[in-house]
Amino acid sequence: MTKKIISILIILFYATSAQAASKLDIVKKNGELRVGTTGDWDPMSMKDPATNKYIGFDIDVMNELAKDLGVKVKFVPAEWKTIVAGITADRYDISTSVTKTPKRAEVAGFTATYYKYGTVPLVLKKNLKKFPTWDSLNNKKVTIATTLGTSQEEKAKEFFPKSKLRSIEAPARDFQEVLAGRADGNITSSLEANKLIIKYPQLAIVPDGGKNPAFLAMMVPKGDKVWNDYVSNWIKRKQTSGFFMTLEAKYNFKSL
Ligand code: KH2
Repeated sequence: MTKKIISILIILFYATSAQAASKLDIVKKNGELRVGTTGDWDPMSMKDPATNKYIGFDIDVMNELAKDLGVKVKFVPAEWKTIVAGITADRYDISTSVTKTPKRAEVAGFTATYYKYGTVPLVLKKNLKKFPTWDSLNNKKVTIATTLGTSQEEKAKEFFPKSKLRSIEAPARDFQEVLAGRADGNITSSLEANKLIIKYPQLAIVPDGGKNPAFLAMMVPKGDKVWNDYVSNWIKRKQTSGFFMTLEAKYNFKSL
């Protein structure tokens, strides 16, 4: 009996140690944290045209994570349409934040959430009477633009099943379609929408917004529990220490 238990324990020991090494060990061994980021999301990840360096809320987060891990950080350029593929193809160990969506969750892991935002539609101000509510945009005569590969592209299918949907490839943007009259509306985060209506006064936010809060998290390889737990616990620790609050103040960017 005891012999049997011992042999089971030996088998279990070898089975566990044969598992693929966690990113946590690999990152530490390589002395480098590879971070996938798009550099086009104000204020999360932006490429400074003057220096070609990445700046932003999430860039500060990743610099801090690398510092606490005792490794260097390397930002790997990514695009919205392939940001998930970069994780599955091991082009980077982690991504800067993305919206948690069911489609992405099928193939990638999400860390703990550290940011929440609302989604709102934008239309031309002169069309607000025609489109006073979200429901008025759900119509087969209406065209809604989103950016290819983003959570908004997924959300538009859910919010506006009757409308014509148009995916725009970055660096071109969905709201430009609205400005140019090629789409009636687009959907974006409430934060971006509030900045856009100042920059482009011809745009307006369709009310009854703040619908469907979205949750931001970093992506890590699916199934690497050790790495995901490590980063998620790090996030929780940094939330308690006030690190994220300081960043929100620095970027004037408040979580819901
Ligand atoms: S999401 C990020 O994770 N956005 O929600 C989308 O897909 C960010 C709107 C286009 C600017 C370029 C920022 C995509």
